[in-house]
Amino acid sequence: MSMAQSPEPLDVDRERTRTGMSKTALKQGFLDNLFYIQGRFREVATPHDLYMAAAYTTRDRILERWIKSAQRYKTNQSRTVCYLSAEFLPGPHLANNLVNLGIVETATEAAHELGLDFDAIIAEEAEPGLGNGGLGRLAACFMDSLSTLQIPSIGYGIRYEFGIFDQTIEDGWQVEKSDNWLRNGNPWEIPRPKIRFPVLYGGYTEQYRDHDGRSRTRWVPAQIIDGVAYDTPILGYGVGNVNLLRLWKAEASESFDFQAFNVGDYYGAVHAKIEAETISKVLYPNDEPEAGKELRLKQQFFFVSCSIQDMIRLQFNTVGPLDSFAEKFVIQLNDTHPSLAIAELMRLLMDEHDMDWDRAWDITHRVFCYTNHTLLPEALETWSVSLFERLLPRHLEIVYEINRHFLDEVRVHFLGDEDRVRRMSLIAEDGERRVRMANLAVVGSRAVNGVAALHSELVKTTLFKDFHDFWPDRFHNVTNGVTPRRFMVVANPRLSRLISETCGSDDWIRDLDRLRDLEAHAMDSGLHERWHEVKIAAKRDLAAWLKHRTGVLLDPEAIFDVQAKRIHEYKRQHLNLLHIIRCYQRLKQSPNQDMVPRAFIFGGKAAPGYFMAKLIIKLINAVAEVINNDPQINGFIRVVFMPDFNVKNGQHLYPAANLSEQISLAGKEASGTGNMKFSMNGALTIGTLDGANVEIREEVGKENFFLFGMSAEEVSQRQREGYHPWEHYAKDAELKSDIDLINSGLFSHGDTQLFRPLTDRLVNQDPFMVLADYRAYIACQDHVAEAYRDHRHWTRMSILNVARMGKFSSDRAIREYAEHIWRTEPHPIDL
Ligand code: CR1
Repeated sequence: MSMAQSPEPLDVDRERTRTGMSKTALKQGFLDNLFYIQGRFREVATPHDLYMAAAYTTRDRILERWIKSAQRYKTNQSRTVCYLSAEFLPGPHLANNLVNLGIVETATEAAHELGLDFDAIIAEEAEPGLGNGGLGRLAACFMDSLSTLQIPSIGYGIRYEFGIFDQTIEDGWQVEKSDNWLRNGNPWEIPRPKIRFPVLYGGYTEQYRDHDGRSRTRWVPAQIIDGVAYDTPILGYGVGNVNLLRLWKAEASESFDFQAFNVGDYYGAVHAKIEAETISKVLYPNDEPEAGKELRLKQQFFFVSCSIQDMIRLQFNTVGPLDSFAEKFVIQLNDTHPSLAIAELMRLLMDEHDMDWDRAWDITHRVFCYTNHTLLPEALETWSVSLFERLLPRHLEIVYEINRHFLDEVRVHFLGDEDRVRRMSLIAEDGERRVRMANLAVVGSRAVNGVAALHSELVKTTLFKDFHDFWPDRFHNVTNGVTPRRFMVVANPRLSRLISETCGSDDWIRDLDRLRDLEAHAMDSGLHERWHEVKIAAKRDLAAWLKHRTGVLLDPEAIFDVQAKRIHEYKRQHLNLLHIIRCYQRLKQSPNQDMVPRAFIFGGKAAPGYFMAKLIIKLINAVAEVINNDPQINGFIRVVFMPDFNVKNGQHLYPAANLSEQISLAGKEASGTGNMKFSMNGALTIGTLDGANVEIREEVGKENFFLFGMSAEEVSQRQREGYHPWEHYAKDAELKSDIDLINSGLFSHGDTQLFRPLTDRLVNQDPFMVLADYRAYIACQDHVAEAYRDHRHWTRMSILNVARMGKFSSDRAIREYAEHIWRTEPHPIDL
């Protein structure tokens, strides 16, 4: 980075260009921010100082639109979507905001003229890792689309001080490092110390009579903690609308501190402060299985309580009386994590705002909608009644009361069916009594949706069958989508440019169906050549990046075969591994065979307590070490594990993939969204009929998709009949030899026991039917290799995959929510 140039005098009208979009204004803004915010001049500025100055310069330009949006929304009294989510994974903001402001080129030139390395500045930003995987990233894509579609909205969540851990690989094992993402400051957030709400825990409830002699309930808490708002502006693409991501930080309540201080217990007061702050300290790093920890329940209530109190405040500030609360707001629950909001709104309406049960319930059940994201039983949240009662005694009473009203209705509808009543109850009574959060979410919401067509069907016919029998109209499908701004324009500028040139416009960025215009050119050899060049360039970039980080060198001519997602048995990274071992054995047996070179690339984190997932990571790295160092293989196949897969690092992966692995056991992956990101960037999919794969295949055409494996229906049939994985092991000689090779100790320096827990589980239980789908998977992979030999044909399929991805824009998903579920309208803010 050359910092040698001295600052040129900029003869501009400061006032006029304070937030101007011209190159001159950007340069001036940057130098001002470097000086007045970072307190630096260019000669001594660190790369981080430069990043901060660039971020503030960008933020200044967003704030103007933000203020305008807030004013307009207020005067319009516009209906507002509140998206409640325990996780948001926005990814680095700078590049995305420049794209949405439409000033990438100007900013690049401005940086160049100041002698700065723009890519290095962008790369300085820390990942805001406030989520685990698909669920958190979906929330971020939805925020981008809500703003782009000009729908007033607020994303509510937790400002975790430590987000998802950073993953490093040591001796092949995952090692977790704490993610101190706020260490160097966060230029995107604006603290709102005055937007602060008390959150109550513990204690007891008591009855009393109010002035009118009515019997009321009062909650006397044992602990009060404050939630303080931190706002991040979310700018739409090419529009003036800026919505709000409002995250809550826990702080000790001042009144409590004071009490301790007055009686002289200074240390006690400080201790209380530390304890209060633990609530927003760290994200639970479990993707699907629930941790079931007390602190987790406290976190959920914490952000939900702050958010509902904030909405009530906004209601009073804009429209007024609470009667129209469900007209002013719609609250979308992102999974069950925020479903306590239902009980909390009831409590606030009744205990704090004097409403009777019926009025409060009428508002509550009209305001909430709930999205289910998983059918996996281990991910369905329940809380023991005793813990619930200890932490939230008033809410338990309310849950009981909701349940009483609800079960009375069920009994009337299904006379004498007490078994059904037992299944539908908000309280599980078998064994330790537990509160079923999913049942609470369904009962308290007017709309419930799944996240892909297949998933939504399974929601209706399996998970919530009883509820669907009772309320058929309550259930919907909204297939997930992802934002093309982040995953195409930001991640893959080369492809984006090529698409715009080919289509003659960049309208596809806001209207992804326009990608269809590519189809007319799918046979055009000129486009083929450029398409191929773009892909090869991305592969070279990724290869260099991976070489730097892992030491493994990939051949850009090889098929880049990528599986990047959380490590989970149901996602079947080990099925992928069995294919790799098969390729290895084939090459060892006939070294001269004409195999298409492949680079197998994995990325993904394992929950720190998930032993089997961590063992899978170890096995990937162990197989990689042997194959990559086998001189006989000579680089024909290579295996690499990309450490610390997250939004930021993922941006290197999507553009470079040729093949996208979407190989979960059918019926287990609710939707998947990585599948969409890869396909949008021209990768072909090898996948099962699971989640959104089904719809991706429908859209791109079955001839452009590598399908294998059992359908969800076949899976449940096999399970009903009794599944015996050892029969596959005994019957299929190649499968047996692949598993035996793992057990031989070849990948573990002679240790024959290391991977036994994994291989034994496959042969004896195999809950995700890896062995049942093995043969079909290998055969399908052979088709992939053959198809790749025909470059023209492959490139054509790649172009068609991109051309037909329109449906999977999160803009389409948000339009469906707005139209069918939320009934919200755009409120355009002029530029
Ligand atoms: C699902 O596993 C889906 C995302 C977003 C995940 C994945 O298939 O794409 O949600 N579910 O809808 C989840 O995290 C807690 O459940």
